[in-house]
Amino acid sequence: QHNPHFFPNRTGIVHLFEWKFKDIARECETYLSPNGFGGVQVSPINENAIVFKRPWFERYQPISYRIITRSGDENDFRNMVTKCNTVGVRVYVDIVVNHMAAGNGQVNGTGGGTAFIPDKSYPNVPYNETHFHETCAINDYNNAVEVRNCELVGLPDLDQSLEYVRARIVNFMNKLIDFGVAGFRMDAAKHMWPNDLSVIYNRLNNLSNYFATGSRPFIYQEVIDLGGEAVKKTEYISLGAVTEFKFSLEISRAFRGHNELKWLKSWGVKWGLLPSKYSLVFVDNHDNQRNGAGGSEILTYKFPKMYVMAVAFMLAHPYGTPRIMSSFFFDFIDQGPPANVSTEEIISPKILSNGTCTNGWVCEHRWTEIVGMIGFRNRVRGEAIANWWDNDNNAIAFCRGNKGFVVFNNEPDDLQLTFNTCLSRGNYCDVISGRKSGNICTGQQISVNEKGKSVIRIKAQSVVAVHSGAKI
Ligand code: AAO
Repeated sequence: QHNPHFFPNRTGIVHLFEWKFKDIARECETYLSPNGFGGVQVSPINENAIVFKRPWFERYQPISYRIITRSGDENDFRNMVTKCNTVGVRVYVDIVVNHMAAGNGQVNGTGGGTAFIPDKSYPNVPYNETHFHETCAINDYNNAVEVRNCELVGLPDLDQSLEYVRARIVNFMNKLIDFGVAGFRMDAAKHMWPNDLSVIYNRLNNLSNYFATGSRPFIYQEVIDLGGEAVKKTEYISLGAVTEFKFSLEISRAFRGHNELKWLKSWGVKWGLLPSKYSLVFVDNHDNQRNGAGGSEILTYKFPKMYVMAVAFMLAHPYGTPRIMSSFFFDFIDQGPPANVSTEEIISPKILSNGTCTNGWVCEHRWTEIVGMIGFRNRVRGEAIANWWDNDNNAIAFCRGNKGFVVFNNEPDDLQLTFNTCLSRGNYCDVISGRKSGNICTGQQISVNEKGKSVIRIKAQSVVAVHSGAKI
């Protein structure tokens, strides 16, 4: 369960947060595939509670396992999975099975289903109160039993030790596997017992015929572990990958200037991060871009210069399996996705001629710098970091074998130096400021001499990246 099953020469999972399936299918075909992305993470797809003012988090309150949300229905979902696989882009589904929707009386679902809480009745699964733990709140994260057997933010807590509950979850996940998904984000995995998860994962089918025979689903488990609590991320790594929140916190601190970049020379397990093969990494996610784990340190689209450097470092460094956050603009942390005021239908992103998004969508994955670094990561795959350089402070540079070179300047002033790029003689396009278009660079051009040397000017708080796939 540790292999994302990317097609050859692809990398990166884009979290198209709150996108509709029809729009995801089109994005797979027109953008993610041509630009070398590996996969897409979709928001929870099963029927959820309709919450007043439609906050984004209503999708984390399941009503049933029927595929029907504001992103579309089962047919839309199947069509999207088929189209994305057909063009080489994998699909990973955000699975919410730790709990069901909260409420005080009848709760209505996005598919017309209902639930009756607090009697914990979800007739469209069906679940009744015998399928849940006793009502208790999670107050003490130093009590591992409480974290697993009590309610996360008041959400009725399913008992995954019961065969009946396991069967409902396995049936739901196997249905998605048979549609062609490549794996799952396990929401709130920290709040489920590893043994119960192990039983559930072992009952999952092998992946469909879009994959090599015998392929197992890629599982990445949301376990927030920044130290200091009873539940540890390492309890889950034998079952699948784990979301490494320490990566998100430390990389944000570094590029905010709260830690010198020179320390990134040892980036990886020496920083207390999980072994790379178990680590799902990201600069921000949908929770902590809204001040979740990692708090105010976390870099987001709201700090573009620092964010670009952090995402570029994530993609330039070989550590972990990277996930790119693709957001909608928000002012209030509960604010839902861009939607039609009267029908409450989610509005599709509109793609402008320059490739950026409008209609309230940020589309970080379409930023020149970020898509450029996906190309970099694909090109240098398997090449070790070489020739690390730093100025003993906030400017660093390194090669990836003899295929790529990247330099970061987080100093307050521009920098101009002669670097050993490890590249062969020639002219290269900087993939941060632009891209190779035919035989010209739309951004900065970098000239490398016969010794692999190049005089490069890097503006303050920016990055330059070149690779052998962008040679003109
Ligand atoms: C909503 C309302 C609630 C209401 C509830 C039920 O906000 O007031 O009670 O409905 O009516 C999302 C939203 C929730 C929302 C929920 C349901 O974020 O606000 O509740 O949908 O609609 C813990 C879990 C983690 C979870 C996170 C939010 O461990 O799994 O809380 N994330 C996932 C999803 C998330 C979703 C759910 C789970 C629920 O990604 O979007 O919630 O399906 C500490 C602990 C963490 C804990 C955090 C926050 O973190 O370690 O385990 O996450 O606190 O409770 C430092 C520390 C770090 C600490 C952090 C706090 O960084 O080092 O350890 O501070 O942020």
